Amino acid sequence: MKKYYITTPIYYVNDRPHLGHASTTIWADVQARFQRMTGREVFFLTGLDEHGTKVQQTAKKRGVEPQAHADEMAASFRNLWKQLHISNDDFVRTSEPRHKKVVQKVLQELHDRGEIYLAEHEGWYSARAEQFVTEKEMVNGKFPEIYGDVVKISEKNYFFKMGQYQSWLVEYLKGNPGFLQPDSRRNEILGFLSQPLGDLCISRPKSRLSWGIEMPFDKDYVTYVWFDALINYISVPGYGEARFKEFWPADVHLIGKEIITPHAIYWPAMLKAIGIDLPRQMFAHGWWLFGNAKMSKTLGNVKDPIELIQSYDADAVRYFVCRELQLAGDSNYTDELFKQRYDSELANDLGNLVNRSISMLQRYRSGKLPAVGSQGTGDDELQKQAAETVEFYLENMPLFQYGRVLERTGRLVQRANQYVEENAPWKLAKDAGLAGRLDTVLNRLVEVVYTLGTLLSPFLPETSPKIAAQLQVPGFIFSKKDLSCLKSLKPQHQTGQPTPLFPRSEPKK
Ligand code: ME8
Repeated sequence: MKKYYITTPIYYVNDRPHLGHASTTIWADVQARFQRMTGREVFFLTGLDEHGTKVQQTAKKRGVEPQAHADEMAASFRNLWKQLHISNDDFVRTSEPRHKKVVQKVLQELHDRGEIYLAEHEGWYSARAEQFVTEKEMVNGKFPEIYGDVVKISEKNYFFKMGQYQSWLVEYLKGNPGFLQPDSRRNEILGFLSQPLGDLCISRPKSRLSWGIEMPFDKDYVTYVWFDALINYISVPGYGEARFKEFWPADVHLIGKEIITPHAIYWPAMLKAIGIDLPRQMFAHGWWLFGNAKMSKTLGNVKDPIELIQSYDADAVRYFVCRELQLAGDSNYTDELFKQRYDSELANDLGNLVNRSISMLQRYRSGKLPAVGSQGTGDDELQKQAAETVEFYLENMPLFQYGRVLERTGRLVQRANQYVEENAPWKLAKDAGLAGRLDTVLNRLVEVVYTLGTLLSPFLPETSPKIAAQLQVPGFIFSKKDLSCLKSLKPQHQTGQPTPLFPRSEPKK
């Protein structure tokens, strides 16, 4: 059976990862965990883009070989993914033979079919963006800052006949509105495609750049880093092998919004030329801004995710980037906002609800879940809100609407805390005549805690097992039949001892 196949961009190894890289990988991990929880078999791929001018230059500056530099950076990415509990199934590095082999196979096939030609080319080249840019991109006679130094160069290069796919691609994008999400990005690409689309320069002379995959039909050239990198999505699942059909088409390529042109133009044209299906969907999220500019290695305005993990914990970082980073717009990172979300939504609201529910059940019923007794204030509303939250969650998780999902689960937490205040179990416990009412309140609270443990488990892989342990359940899973996680515990179920989930005090550091 075909697996649910999700990818992140493969990140450049010119520097260590910052919160932006961590965010995309966390977002993909949350989706992978969500899909697994609903019973799907998942293949989750992330990795590193190791070739190209930037990496060669960085290694040179440090006085090391590009491969040695890449090895060092790879260790730093792997360490971060481990600390963030990223559940990727594979980790690709474009310097690996398994990847190079497929890049060369694709190039040879396209060359044999006349999709690639050699031509003299003069143009403006940006090493920072690893691409030729045109004068159309100038603003007030200057290239925008994102391109860094742009120099005019003239050289012979290989070109992929991308231009011929323009009208097909426009039709495809119009006919498949879900393909590129959110809608605003599709409109941006369609706008770009209203201008003539040229062919794509896919080689670099070795005299200028040696750190790349050699062109199989001309040893004086290496492959353009974007042409090389995009192929990771098919090299890892074994393009050309029988197993490939278990993976392809990919279900989702998750990326940041600055790389939609290669993903939504070059990549579909390449796949069309190779003769294989396009991925089902691409989601391009917005940026973290830090001090009002895009958080970026080049500007140096970056937040180190390791620092945040050390000050709080991995779940706090995961929760924050899912709560705050937006799909369509950009988001401003501040330490104050991080602390505020942690204190109020995790420690105060969620931590408090779980702790008081489990504690009261221990105190009043020795941890044994009572059956529902008499009805009273807020029972129906709480149940209704829980059911609606589950429905909203199931609809919005596959759309990467994590901020909205967490806002809704947060409202359910608040509603449940309010239910505790309204019913004051500590008062009910004092009156034997109200035992049936206390039973109901305790039962409903545990049910909501179970539901929240389930819904939050893709986001909080450290915390959710702690909730499961307190409830004494092996873990959380949706029932496959109706994807429901409500009413999962039977009366008389024995729960465990309460332990605080989030230390509410100051961060560790
Ligand atoms: O572009 N906010 O690699 P890269 C949110 N190698 N996300 C951010 C971010 C920010 N400020 N900064 C970076 C490349 N990201 C290529 C990709 S794929 C075949 C090749 C995240 O190291 C976001 O996912 O520059 C963005 O698209 C990616 O890091 C760029 O990483």
